[in-house]
Amino acid sequence: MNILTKRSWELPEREATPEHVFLNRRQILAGLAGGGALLGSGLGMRPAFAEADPSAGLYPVPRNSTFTLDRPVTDEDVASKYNNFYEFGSHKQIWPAAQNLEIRPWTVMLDGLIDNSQTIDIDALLAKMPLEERLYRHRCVEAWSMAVPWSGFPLAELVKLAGPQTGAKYLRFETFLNPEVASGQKQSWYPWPYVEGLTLAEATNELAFMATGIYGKPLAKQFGAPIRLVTPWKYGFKCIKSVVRISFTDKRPVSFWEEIQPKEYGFWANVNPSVPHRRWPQATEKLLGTDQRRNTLLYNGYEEQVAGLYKDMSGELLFM
Ligand SMILES: Nc1nc2c(c(=O)[nH]1)N[C@H]1C(S)=C(S)[C@@H](COP(=O)(O)O)O[C@H]1N2
Ligand SMILES: [Mo]
Repeated sequence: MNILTKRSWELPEREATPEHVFLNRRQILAGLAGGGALLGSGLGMRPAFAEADPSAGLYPVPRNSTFTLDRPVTDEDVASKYNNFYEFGSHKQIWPAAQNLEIRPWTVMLDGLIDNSQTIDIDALLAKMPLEERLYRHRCVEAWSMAVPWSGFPLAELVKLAGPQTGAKYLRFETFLNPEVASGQKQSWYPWPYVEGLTLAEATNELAFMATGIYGKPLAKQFGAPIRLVTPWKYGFKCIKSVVRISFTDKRPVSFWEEIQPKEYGFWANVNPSVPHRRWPQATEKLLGTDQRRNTLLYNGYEEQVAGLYKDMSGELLFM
């Protein structure tokens, strides 16, 4: 079963290339001309003094045993120190810089084609929602993966609260915008704020989840506190962090990465081992914190739950 060879898990340089290197010349020049400088991304770091999170008493929450793993849970310390969160730097060790993010007060605006437009305080939202824990796989397009216990609530519950109108077909998610706190947002060649999107059908699929905690505690800031999206059948970049706004619309949102490089990052971004990305073969993945690689699974192993969403969509680029 395990046919690993030493060579197979050594990351070729090609696979180790982070998400951002394809920024085109025009974007970089535009950014520099706009006054942005190639600032060291270590700026703004300060020691991680964790202030008390007012939601700490809510955790741990009961585990929903419907969702099981085929691999061990990734070590918390490993997952907490290897993150993609470009707002705090275009490298993996952003966890110290991310401690700058102030997560209270925090509100989430629900607007667009809904009956119940509102701006809701995060703690009021947490009090309303049925919190549960789910073990999910996470697959980054850079060909690494992890398996973690998220706490949070089904996105479908938030959709219910919003009350979508007939015309609403998509959800458009937005991350906070504050370059003073998140020095990555001073890099003006990126189209801040980070944006992602789902169809309403995807958002109401049982797997779509809003995470507010991880490892039995409130989300640490580097994971996208206080609330982030989790869509485990899609590549990790869909899982937008530190969400401040969710707009219901009739137009397909253009996501952050799609805007930067539409040839490499599409709207659907469903995991498929047999559709290579331009820069990363997708057949296998490195398990974070181990020396192992595993075969990547169609829809990251969630085919049973989500394949139905995509039947009759033959014209769409479902896997990029
Ligand atoms: N706002 C925001 N959300 C983001 C990102 C980001 O840079 N900014 N990176 C994405 C990518 S590429 C991945 S793989 C996951 C990483 O989540 P993790 O750091 O919790 O493992 O977050 C996603 N959400
Ligand atoms: Mo990613």
